Amino acid sequence: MKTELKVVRAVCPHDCPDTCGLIVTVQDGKAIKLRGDKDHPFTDGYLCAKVNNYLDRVYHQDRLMFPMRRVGKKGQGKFERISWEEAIATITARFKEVAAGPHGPQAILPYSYAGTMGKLHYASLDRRFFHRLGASLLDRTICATAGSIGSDITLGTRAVIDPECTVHARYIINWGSNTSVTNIHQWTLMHQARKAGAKIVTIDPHRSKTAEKSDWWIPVRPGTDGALALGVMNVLFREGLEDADYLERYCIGTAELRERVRTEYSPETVARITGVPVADIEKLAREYAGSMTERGGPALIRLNYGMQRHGGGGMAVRTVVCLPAIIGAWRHPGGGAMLSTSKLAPWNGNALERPDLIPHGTRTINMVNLAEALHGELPGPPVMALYVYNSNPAAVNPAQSKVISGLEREDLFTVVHEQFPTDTVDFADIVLPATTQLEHFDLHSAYGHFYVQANEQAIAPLGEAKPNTEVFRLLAEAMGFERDIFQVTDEQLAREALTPVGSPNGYPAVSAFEGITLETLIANGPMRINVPENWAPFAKGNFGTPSGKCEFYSQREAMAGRDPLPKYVPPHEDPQTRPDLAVRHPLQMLCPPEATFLNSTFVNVDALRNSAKEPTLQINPVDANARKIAQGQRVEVFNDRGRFEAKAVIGETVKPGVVVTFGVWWSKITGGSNCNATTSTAGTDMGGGGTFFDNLVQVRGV
Ligand SMILES: Nc1nc2c(c(=O)[nH]1)N[C@H]1C(S)=C(S)[C@@H](COP(=O)(O)OP(=O)(O)OC[C@H]3O[C@@H](n4cnc5c(=O)[nH]c(N)nc54)[C@H](O)[C@@H]3O)O[C@H]1N2
Ligand SMILES: Nc1nc2c(c(=O)[nH]1)N[C@H]1C(S)=C(S)[C@@H](COP(=O)(O)OP(=O)(O)OC[C@H]3O[C@@H](n4cnc5c(=O)[nH]c(N)nc54)[C@H](O)[C@@H]3O)O[C@H]1N2
Ligand code: SF4
Ligand SMILES: [Mo]
Repeated sequence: MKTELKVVRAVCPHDCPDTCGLIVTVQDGKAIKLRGDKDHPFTDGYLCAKVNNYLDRVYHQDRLMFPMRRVGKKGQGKFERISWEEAIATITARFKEVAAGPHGPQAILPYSYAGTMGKLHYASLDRRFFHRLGASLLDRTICATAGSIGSDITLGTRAVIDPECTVHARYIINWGSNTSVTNIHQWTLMHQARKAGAKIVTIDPHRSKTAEKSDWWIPVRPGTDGALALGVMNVLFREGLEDADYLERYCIGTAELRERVRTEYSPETVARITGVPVADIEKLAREYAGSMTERGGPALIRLNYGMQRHGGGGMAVRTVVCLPAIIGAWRHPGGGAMLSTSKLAPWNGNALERPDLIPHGTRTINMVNLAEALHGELPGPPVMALYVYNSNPAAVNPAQSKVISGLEREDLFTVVHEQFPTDTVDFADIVLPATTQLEHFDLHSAYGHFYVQANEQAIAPLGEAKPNTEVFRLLAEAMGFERDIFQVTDEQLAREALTPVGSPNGYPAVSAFEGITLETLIANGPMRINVPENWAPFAKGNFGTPSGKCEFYSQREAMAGRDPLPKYVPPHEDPQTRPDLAVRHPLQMLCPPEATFLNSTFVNVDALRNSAKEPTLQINPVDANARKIAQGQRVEVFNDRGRFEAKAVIGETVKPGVVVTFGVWWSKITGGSNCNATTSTAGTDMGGGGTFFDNLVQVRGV
């Protein structure tokens, strides 16, 4: 028999800044090998352990293969097979019924996040469909809104450098960033810089894998990064370490900022708030400012999500991104601060999503508040129908117990479009099978580098699985929606995504996509967006703010009745500011992702779950002894919102008063709940983001 072998260029779809290039070998219609693309300039042919196991995921025995209808009780996960025709007819009949009912179409809520980051399957026909239907809008805040807004106040955009310039940096601070785990190719570049003389510092309450490998770990008290940054500024100004010329030319509000940190944020005050000793605050400021003269290269702050998942997360980011301007680090390629490159690729989101179809006055529900939404506690109509795709809210959302009791409502109609029987699938009335990245086409840019790429379809969909766009074509047709808007192919959608638009903030240039077309992407593989080599975005000011300067003092904030200057905003749940809460639940719990999972994805791939083993809780010996907890003992972690169990790992990886567990496990694997049973739906100060790490708990042996 003749065998047919082909090699296909694909892209890792996961919510990860690296967006790796993949090479898939397909034999007789079956993917037999998947490896990193050596021709990808940034991701360079190597992948993380998770995606090295991607074929195990694609061909996993638990893949959902056909549509199903619930036959058991909600939560039991008992289903029977139905046809696609029946599934689509059932969903659209119910949507029509809800839309025509007393609460109107806003009683329907789409719920999605970043199961795939592809432009077409993340947000295109799905958005058009729910806009046209008049469903409630979903504010997708769970991850990145606090920092985006915080950064925008100071810089007028997200803090960004060309990640490839990291090699030029000589003083690198991982600030709330577990870079060696969550952004592995960026870590490689940091390592190269270190070989050339860079010092690597990590600011994290937890001795993370990154902290372990750094030259200096600074354990900060959770949620106090803003104060630490203000303390560093105090020292910079006090000791004359600022770049007066840069401040004069390119910044606004230096005098006001200088006065605020002089009077309110002395190193002594900041040491009390942050738990970082005065001498360390001073040393950090001096080393940071001395990078150029003493080490021959600029300082770079890689700030990430750790500091954002707290009540004051937005303000913390706003404050930290002031630092590079104060020492003039932005002057040099590789100097400055790096949060995300996601705004640089000028995709035509309006063409894809058609916000013009949204009926005037449609309400918006913050995804972090799904628990409240499902219990009718938000303004506006109750949620009577929920359509989940690209997400696993029963596991990843805060206030898990309340989310689940909401999903259990008998009068709620729930559809889940998924690849696997996740925790959320167990609550579905109708389950739809989704394709994986090898089974559909998509387009990708990255939030951690400058390359854009097409993901070519490698294999036919398994079973009866369908991609997101196809399902919305079917739903739209059954609803009788305009064919010219909905019956468009993925190829047409891709062309629309690539039609030119002005980039947000007009920066960098609209021309970032010049020369990038569907044809060139398919012919060339990964293509760098049109940003010059060694780009230093703010070397000569050019900030995206209304003044075009780095705004320490923000007139926009002043006009909105908020503080025009950076200040320290404490966490919602902090033993220092809320001793009343700490009486019963004295420990601050962080719950960042497990290295071998991608949020709750991959939990069901045996090799990866076995390497993570089980949920653990890192606890300081002082706190363990006070609770008579022994090494390796099972513990219960709890507060008034819920409880979960983990294995105690006692050590100096955390300071007294802080505990760390890793997420995000499927509750059905860990006995009915995970760490999100204890997390809260209180939003961040800016953007209503998730505050997963702002969470007081108590621990006891079981
Ligand atoms: N392997 C793997 N990689 C991933 C993911 C994954 O699940 N697994 N998830 C992806 C996604 S969606 C995201 S958003 C990113 C997240 O990327 P990162 O932000 O790097 O990841 P986190 O581990 O959430 O948080 C970083 C660090 O912040 C610390 N931290 C917590 N609170 C504070 C604080 O108050 N101050 C400071 N300074 N540090 C604090 C945590 O201990 C943690 O070590 O990673 C992406 N990459
Ligand atoms: N405790 C705790 N909770 C957290 C976090 C934390 O650090 N700690 N991190 C938070 C963060 S940063 C984030 S970004 C969120 C992430 O939350 P989610 O975006 O919900 O992420 P995942 O858990 O990876 O779930 C994505 C699901 O989408 C499915 N999927 C993948 N591709 C497709 C597709 O093409 N079509 C369809 N229909 N489905 C698909 C996958 O099978 C998977 O089950 O979690 C948040 N929750
Ligand atoms: S999850 Fe991240 S590091 Fe792993 S292959 Fe995908 S993009 Fe690369
Ligand atoms: Mo995220």
